[in-house]
Amino acid sequence: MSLAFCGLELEHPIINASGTFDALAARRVFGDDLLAQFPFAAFVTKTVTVEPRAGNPPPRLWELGAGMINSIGLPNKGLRGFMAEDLPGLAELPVPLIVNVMGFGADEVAELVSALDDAPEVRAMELNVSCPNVKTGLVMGADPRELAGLLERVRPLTARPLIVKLTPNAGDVPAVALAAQEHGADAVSLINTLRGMALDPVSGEPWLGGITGGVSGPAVRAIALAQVHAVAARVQIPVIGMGGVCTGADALDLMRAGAGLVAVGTESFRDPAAGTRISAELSALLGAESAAR
Ligand code: RRO
Repeated sequence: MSLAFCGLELEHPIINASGTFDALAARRVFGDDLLAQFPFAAFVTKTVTVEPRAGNPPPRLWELGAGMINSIGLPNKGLRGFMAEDLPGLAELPVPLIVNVMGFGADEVAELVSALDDAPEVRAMELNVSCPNVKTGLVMGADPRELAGLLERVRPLTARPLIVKLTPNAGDVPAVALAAQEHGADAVSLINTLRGMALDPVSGEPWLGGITGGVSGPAVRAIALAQVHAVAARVQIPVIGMGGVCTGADALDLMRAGAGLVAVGTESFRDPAAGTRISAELSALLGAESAAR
């Protein structure tokens, strides 16, 4: 199942969704076994911002019948902390490293992209554009012109692949994907989580510290399939599909809808080796498919 993706040689098409697998914590728990049996063909980091962030007040999670709602709020060490403390360990992973970044405006994204471009360990960057531009108030990934402006600013800053992680909370997701392609993105990835909410059953008040959060897991799989299908029909650049993938059959569905790579997210919380299982299941399904031809 090996393949090339934006110039990266990958052993199979299954990667992780940003923020759903902490490779450094997993290394502490599983030791070098993690390196010998790494579940993903590339590793995508949790989102890095310029400044350190504490994240949202708890509670941060709500479990649903078919998934969960998270309101984590981007806790991270900030760009300098990430580069000094996390990057060396992440560089030891046996797969290409993709760093996910978010800025509160184009200037911050430019600072992140320029700094990471100086680190040879970073093989690609994923721009998390689910965040408002503090200058315009618009969510950068919800508006094609806003995204065009962002890419005009940051595309010249690196020759590494730039992946735009699209938000599903937008009026016309394929139009945003097209703007990404037209302004130099090498790939798009989707879907990020869908805005949702839960109430404390006793008090009736919002459960999550951040009031609303992002819905993920099997509950969003059909929405992911529809959005990947619509985006893949509109763009020629590669698409990374994700949303509620639990099995090889789910991954195959997203590939049939047009995804070149598939990311596993919420399922890794239930089973940290889910990536390995899903890629084996996908391999068996693709093998059966080609034998039938
Ligand atoms: O940190 C979060 O709360 C978060 C982020 Br940055 C994101 O992109 N998607 C999500 O569901 N949660």
